[in-house]
Amino acid sequence: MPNPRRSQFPADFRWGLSTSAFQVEGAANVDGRAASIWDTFCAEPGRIRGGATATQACEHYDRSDEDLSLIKTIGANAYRFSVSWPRILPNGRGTVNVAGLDFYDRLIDGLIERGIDPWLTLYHWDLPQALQDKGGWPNRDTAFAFEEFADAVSRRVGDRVRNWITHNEPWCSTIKGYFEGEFAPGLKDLGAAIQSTHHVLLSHGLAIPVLRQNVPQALCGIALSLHPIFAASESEADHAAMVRHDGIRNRWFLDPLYGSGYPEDILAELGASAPTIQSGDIDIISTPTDFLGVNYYFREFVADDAKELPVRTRVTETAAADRTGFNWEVYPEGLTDLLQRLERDYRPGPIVVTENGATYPDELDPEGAIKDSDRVSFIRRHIDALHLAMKGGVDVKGYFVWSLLDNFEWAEGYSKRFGLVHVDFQTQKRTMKDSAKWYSEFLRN
Ligand code: IFM
Repeated sequence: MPNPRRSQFPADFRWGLSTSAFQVEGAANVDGRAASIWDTFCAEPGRIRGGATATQACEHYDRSDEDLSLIKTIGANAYRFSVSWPRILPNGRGTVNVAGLDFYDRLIDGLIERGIDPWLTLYHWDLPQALQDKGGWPNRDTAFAFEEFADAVSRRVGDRVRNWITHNEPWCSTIKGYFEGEFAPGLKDLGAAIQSTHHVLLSHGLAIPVLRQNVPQALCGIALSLHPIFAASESEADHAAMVRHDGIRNRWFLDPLYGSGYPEDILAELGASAPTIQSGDIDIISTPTDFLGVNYYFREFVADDAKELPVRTRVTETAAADRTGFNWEVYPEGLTDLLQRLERDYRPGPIVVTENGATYPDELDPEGAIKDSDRVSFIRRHIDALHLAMKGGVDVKGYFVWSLLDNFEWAEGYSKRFGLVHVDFQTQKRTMKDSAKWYSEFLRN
């Protein structure tokens, strides 16, 4: 078992923990917050496992002091959280809800008092329902509404927050939300989904100058969910499928961000579902950033399958035995490969691993401990993989575990626990798992 040591990493390396607003905050109906698309989605029968909602979630809105103290106890020097858009702009744009901003103001002060660096994500999927009612991400206006949201938040907290992430995992908020129907708003329209990817990227590029204007020292980036892609067999057809799948999963986002526009092979593949792009959009999308956020969980194997949209590929199962509770293969080598590939193909500048973690069926033992040795092994092996990439010359500046707390895992409700800290959703009691203790020891050594 690899045994990474903190001292192998640069002294200014950011060691963090991540959460997102909708997954932890609760307090859905207080202080002027309006509904997001996820509140609407949760209310629709059959969408979320067990009919769960996030109205309470981890009650982080009311328990943030306790949660920040947990981060301090663990010893992380950075906390990545997201801002709930419908708390700040209940109608999506227009009147700012000051009470909503007050919460983040307190949260950020609490972090700074504890010597923890705030890493703020603007969009982690909770679009105001008011904007979805006007068409949501397929509507170009939403990109400009996002620019206003970035302005409102950065004006208020830009004096204390240096690190800004515009979007978390655009793949999920667009393809899963507007095409696969698995995530809010639950639509199944490929054209709308692809148009959404374009508007999300456009909104990212529109927000950056606003952030730089309001926060002179700002460091801005976007967090993408990226996957090493492998062919399911040695056949030529599966090899071509691998290239196409990498095209839609990875290159579709990376190419326009790093200046070469959308990949031609995928545009051709999409045909009539290709996005409408206005002149100047690609320049906006490729506005230089200060870091690339990488969310890494697993690799994918794909086979050629003419029936499968968007790019005629089907994700296949492998025989790998080492899997998390989501049935995702544990493959730390993929992180090394991915980071090296990003450096080779895109030269994105500094990279931050903005999410990495695993769900397992954690059980409280009779002594009240959670012996999540699988998660400990997952995290230490990924830190080791990260270190290997750094030794190979990749400039990685930080690593954030997903997640600080067990929380609302989207369509899976509360059935998948990703936290280093266990949450009893009946009592809201927090208990550090063995993984939290391991991370803490790692950070203190
Ligand atoms: O919980 C999610 C998070 O919101 C985005 N990235 C993946 C995590 C685990 O599924």
